[in-house]
Amino acid sequence: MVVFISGASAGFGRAIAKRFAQGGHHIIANARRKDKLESLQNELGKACEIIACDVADTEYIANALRHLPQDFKHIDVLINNAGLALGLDSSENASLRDWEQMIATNISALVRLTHLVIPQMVARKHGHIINIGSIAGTYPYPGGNVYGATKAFVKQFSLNLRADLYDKNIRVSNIEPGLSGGSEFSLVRFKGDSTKAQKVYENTHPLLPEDIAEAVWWVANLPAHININRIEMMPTTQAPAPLNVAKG
Ligand code: 8X3
Repeated sequence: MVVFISGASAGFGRAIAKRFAQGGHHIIANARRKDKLESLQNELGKACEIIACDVADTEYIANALRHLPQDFKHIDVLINNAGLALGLDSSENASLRDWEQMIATNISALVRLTHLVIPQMVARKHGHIINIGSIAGTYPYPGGNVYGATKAFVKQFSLNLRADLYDKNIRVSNIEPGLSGGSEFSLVRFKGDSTKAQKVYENTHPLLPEDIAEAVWWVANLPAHININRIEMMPTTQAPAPLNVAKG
């Protein structure tokens, strides 16, 4: 299989790339950081092609795809992994720029990339789109405001794609992890403040990128007649919060 992974330079994306390469598949790794992609390519060898650009630059991606070796021409699995959270402030203090950036990456870029890849999957009557959502798309939490809302979009977009593609032999799955360590997620959320980022994982046992990679691998390798619509996964040490009631 040829597997396209966005956000492949680190964290979930890198672990997913490794898992699929280990399984003998061809990887197209996309991310902005060329040096990180090159180190992934060095590790994975001939099974890995890289496209170094912003995931939102679908024109660049489309052009790069046209120039890939024959073996990488048709994408069998699109893994929309690129995404980010920015800030954890209450809505009245949150930065509008952060909100717009999350919408641009988590929604607009994901939509554009998916729109680019669907026609070739439909033409070949074969494909699997795997989105990386989040439990934040289902469970609200303070400061999750626009981040959670973008992931709710991803969840519903995944289900609506199913409604269009179920009779075209194209599968769509949404993987929704909870608290996850071992990636740059919190460092990005807190704009490089490693003390704040580390605090998120202090004295707990979060999910790891390899755990998410294993779930993605599982849904992609099930017999062709099975579609996993959604997987909601949390570390054992996390649970949906109780409802809050403000008093006083
Ligand atoms: C990441 C999960 O709980 O930090 O999407 O929002 S959470």
